[in-house]
Amino acid sequence: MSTPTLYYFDGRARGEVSRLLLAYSGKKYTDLRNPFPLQDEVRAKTPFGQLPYYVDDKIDLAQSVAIEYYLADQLQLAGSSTIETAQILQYSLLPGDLYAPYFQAYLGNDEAALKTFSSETAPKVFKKLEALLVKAGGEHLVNNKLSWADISIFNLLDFFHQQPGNLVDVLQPFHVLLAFHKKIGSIPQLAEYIKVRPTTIF
Ligand SMILES: N[C@@H](CCC(=O)N[C@@H](CS)C(=O)NCC(=O)O)C(=O)O
Repeated sequence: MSTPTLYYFDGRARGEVSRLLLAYSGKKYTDLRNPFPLQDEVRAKTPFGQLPYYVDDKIDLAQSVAIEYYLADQLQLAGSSTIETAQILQYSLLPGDLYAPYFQAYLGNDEAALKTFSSETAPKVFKKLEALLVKAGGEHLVNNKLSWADISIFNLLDFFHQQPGNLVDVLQPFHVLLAFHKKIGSIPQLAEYIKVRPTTIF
């Protein structure tokens, strides 16, 4: 059996939830951090010419959320019914709604847009998210058990902790989300991975 490989760039972005799931699994895998721009020979291997790209003995797969689903399902973290899986997906897809406006503003060096993001866009989402987490019991987002949803939202909250420009301040009013971030981040396999992961811009 060959070692699974996750191809991505040397950043967290669209690869990090998969890395966290792989860390949680405790299985050995190759965390292949490609240089940017993507080399033609790697691009040619992937289904759509982009990363992340995941390969093991059974599958080769593109699209970050599909890879996350595949990994989470093997860990029984992707739900045990259609309803649970759909509820988990609701949270796994949410971070993209914040990353898109953030990166547009950040990469475009648009101070006004960054301000709107921090003072309006993100707090609006976090208010709703915190209310949903409280309604679910405060510990886990779906059905009182650890799931891919928790790991995905942990990574979103962690992103706010890692980004420059005091982005973490946006989270200060959300005590339940902050406690959730701390608790999920202290799951031993995740804490161990986070301690040694390379520091990257995003
Ligand atoms: N919807 C895809 C988007 C993949 C994507 O945009 N990948 C970017 C990096 S985040 C990429 O490979 N960029 C390099 C390129 O297109 O040459 C996913 O979620 O995996």
